[in-house]
Amino acid sequence: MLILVTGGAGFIGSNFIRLLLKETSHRAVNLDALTYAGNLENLAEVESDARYRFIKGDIRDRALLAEIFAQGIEAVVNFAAESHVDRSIEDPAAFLHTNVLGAAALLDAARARGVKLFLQISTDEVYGSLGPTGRFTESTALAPNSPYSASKAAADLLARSYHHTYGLPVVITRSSNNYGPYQFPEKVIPLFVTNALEDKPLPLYGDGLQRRDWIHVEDNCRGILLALEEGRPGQVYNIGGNAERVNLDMAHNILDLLHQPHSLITHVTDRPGHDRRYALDSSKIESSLGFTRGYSFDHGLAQTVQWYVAHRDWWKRIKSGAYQKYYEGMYGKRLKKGKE
Ligand code: NAD
Ligand code: TDX
Repeated sequence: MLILVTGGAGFIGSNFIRLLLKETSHRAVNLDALTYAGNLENLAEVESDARYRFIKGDIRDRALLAEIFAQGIEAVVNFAAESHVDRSIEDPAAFLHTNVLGAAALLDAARARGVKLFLQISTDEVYGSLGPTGRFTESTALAPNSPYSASKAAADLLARSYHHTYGLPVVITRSSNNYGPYQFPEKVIPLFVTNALEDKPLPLYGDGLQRRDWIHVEDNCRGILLALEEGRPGQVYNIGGNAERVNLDMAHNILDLLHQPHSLITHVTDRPGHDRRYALDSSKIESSLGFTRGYSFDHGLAQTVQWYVAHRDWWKRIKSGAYQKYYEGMYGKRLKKGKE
């Protein structure tokens, strides 16, 4: 198939394109606006592949979408999004523009053209926050708590409605927290790893006892590929890691792997509206599509830490320039308060 992958220059999208080209015969057109999070270096090893093409552009640009779909697009995988919760708390509007209006433009273009499948990449955050027990299933009611997760829930429900109303063959995946190579160092694991490598404090929000369910990006990408090739239109599939970790323990794991002292952990002001716990029940994709994982959290984290050790140039380039201003804005006050 000729697949339109949007947001393919970001973390999960670039891992997905590499997997797609390596392990299938599909062709990929990558449409990405190259925001601060998009980085063509992530795709250096496939840029000369004849089955791959990059187009710089915005998923909200309906004229551009019509041109691209007319080239014979058969399926869409929509990764393009503003993806960082803290940024959504500072500036919700950007999230509504890309995550909701962008998804709407893509759905309209896919409908006008007629595609075999529209795969919307959603997230476990649409379910809200869990108490100490239980897991989210695909039928758990949506209760998003941040502007980011509300915008993702809006896109998820809009995609659902295009299936119900127009018969567009839509599949939705909701994955848990991803980690692995090429993740932008605003997200907690690469932020903590790269700060530890620079002997800088690890800013842990609040009491640090929140829990996340971690999935290695390669495992999520394999789940997405399964959903693309074998998922049933109209269905939602959770893709979790079965690896719940308390943030504080995860910070200890990273410091231990790098032989750095736990004293680098600095408790800072909590994220407003911070979700306490996420955990996904993935039994549907496991039993209906045969999904399995290749990584345990311990193995995946060790591999990821090694990747950041071996790719200093990649993250050093990102952490210079505009990132410094972001970091000062997001953490300057938090770190000062943490010390009081
Ligand atoms: P990312 O921020 O690393 O990448 C997003 C990409 O989208 C970037 O390349 C960016 O340039 C591009 N983009 C942004 N706005 C665009 C626009 N208007 N038009 C075209 N391209 C645009 O994000 P990620 O972590 O790779 O996440 C990818 C998707 O997976 C997102 O939809 C996110 O909500 C979802 N998701 C992420 C996680 C996670 O843990 N990272 C978990 C569950 C779901
Ligand atoms: O500096 C930090 N300190 C800290 O304690 C940061 C950046 C985060 N945290 C905590 C907040 C969360 O409990 O770590 C946990 C993970 O934070 P993020 O990496 O920001 O991820 P999260 O908010 O859980 O959202 C992620 O998973 C779901 C992705 O960013 C989303 O795109 C995805 O949908």
